[in-house]
Amino acid sequence: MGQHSSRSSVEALHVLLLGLDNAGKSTLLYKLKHKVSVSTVPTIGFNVEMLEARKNRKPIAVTLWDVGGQGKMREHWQDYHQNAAAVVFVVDAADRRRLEEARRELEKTLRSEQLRGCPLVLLANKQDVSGALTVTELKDKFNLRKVCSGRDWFVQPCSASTGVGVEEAFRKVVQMVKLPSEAVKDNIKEKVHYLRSSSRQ
Ligand code: G3D
Ligand code: MG
Repeated sequence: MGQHSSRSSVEALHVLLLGLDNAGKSTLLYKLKHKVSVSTVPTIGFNVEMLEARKNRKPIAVTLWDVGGQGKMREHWQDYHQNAAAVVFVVDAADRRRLEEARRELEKTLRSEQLRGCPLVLLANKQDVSGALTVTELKDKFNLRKVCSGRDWFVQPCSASTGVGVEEAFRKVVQMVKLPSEAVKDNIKEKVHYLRSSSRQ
């Protein structure tokens, strides 16, 4: 599944949900999937959910991987990087004490060779908490224009517990991912372009 581009087939995509522990990843995942807030427990291992969406009128199946954010799990993040169509990095925008730690983790994630060019949606979560950093503040603090050069990126304010901004974030992800069939088409286009230009020489 996923590799075929016949009209009826569903394309499958993997999206990584990353961020420090306590950022709100699991809350976000349940909110997206079930539209409810559940009380979460720190994730050991991972949570995974599949969501259906449409892109260019085609049905797509988006699998969201919420890999545990606790220290000892972070070293496993890399195992999940392969084949990711996008990264959703969740930040607790109300926790200023851990901003620097979150920034470092984001930079580390983006340095991964397997995630080169992979689109990023950064969530400025916990906007319902007073004093939470705004999108503009977060962009500045994380120096996003610089660290995200070479990829599509977007910052979405949200509250995973109230649900505000959550669906917008998912829509943005769907908009930014490249379907496997589109990637194949791009590849073919590049090859044709290359062959044409080299045959002219
Ligand atoms: P994680 O999966 O990234 O580790 P969780 O984080 O989803 O488990 O959330 C960690 C805590 O933050 C939870 O609180 C959760 O309810 C809370 N949380 C998540 N998103 C929001 C939000 O948008 N606003 C507020 N105010 N809280 C949020 P507890 O108290 O259960 O540990
Ligand atoms: Mg969790």
